[in-house]
Amino acid sequence: MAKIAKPNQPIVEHIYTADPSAHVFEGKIYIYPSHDLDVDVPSNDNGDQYGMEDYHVLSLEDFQSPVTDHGEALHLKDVPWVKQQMWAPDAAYKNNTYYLFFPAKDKDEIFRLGVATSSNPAGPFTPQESYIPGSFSIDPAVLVDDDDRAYVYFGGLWGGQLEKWQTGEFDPDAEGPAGSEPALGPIVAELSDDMLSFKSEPQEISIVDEDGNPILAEDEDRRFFEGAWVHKYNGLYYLSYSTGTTHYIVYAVSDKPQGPFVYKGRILEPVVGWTTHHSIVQFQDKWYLFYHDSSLSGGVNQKRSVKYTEIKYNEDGTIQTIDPYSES
Ligand code: FUB
Repeated sequence: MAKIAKPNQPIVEHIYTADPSAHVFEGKIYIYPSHDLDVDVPSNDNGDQYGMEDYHVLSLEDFQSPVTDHGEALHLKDVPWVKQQMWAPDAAYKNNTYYLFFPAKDKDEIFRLGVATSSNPAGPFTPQESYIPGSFSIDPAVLVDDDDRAYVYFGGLWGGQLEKWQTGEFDPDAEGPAGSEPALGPIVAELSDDMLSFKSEPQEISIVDEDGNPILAEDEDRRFFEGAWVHKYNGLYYLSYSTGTTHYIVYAVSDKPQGPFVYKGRILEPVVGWTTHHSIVQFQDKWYLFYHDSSLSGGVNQKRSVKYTEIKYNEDGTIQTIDPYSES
């Protein structure tokens, strides 16, 4: 029988799930996670062990209700341009349609962003024939703003290939900036009204410290690595992301969707497992962090479980740091 999700516990245990993008659609919480598989591929910094092949959508009526797994919403074999590795997805609602955005490697093993559509938030989703023209790298997160303009944020270092695109073309040998140079930022592009293409050229987001100085590549406690998410709170844009090698979820704030964003602090301390990836959503009058860890699998990096916990803001709009293992 489906179980009720408790804070800081795996919300489902019958499958491994990761990279949760949570949204409130039709009054319920819908979660769009990666579906982790126990693939027999050695782990490396390229993330080859993350060999996911499909997506399942999960939903909750509220936090007192059981979690529903709506089954397979999209499979790799149904997406003509995809070769492998369906990584962290997101979903958005506009034009009376639900859109699933997902990264995957194309036939040349270059990460691209795809879109699939459905009339139902749980899918199944019908993919477009090809990836979004001009898209690259991983971890799309979509914000439909209050004025109905939609933005997709994306990018990830190392296996996410963001370093390879610094010239605007894919360079398989390109490396990231030197430690003393500004870190690479996530990318933002406004989406077309039909949500299927970029309306504007993708542009790099600048993340700066309180003095306006760019966060440097060597500042691994604060620099962007992957897993961007943008939510709005009191009219401001909060960009949160994983710092990768230091395993934090941190955030920066701007009064514009494209930034620049000013670094503010840490949201989540490191979890069990190498990756950390999250989303932030308001449900009724509270705010929640959805995240993952590898506790259920005993620390296996590619066998992760989605969890949630409440997040709290201070009076000045800053977010209180969460230690995921200090609460029950
Ligand atoms: O799940 C595969 C990758 O691991 C995601 O795309 C990253 O954000 C990291 O969580």
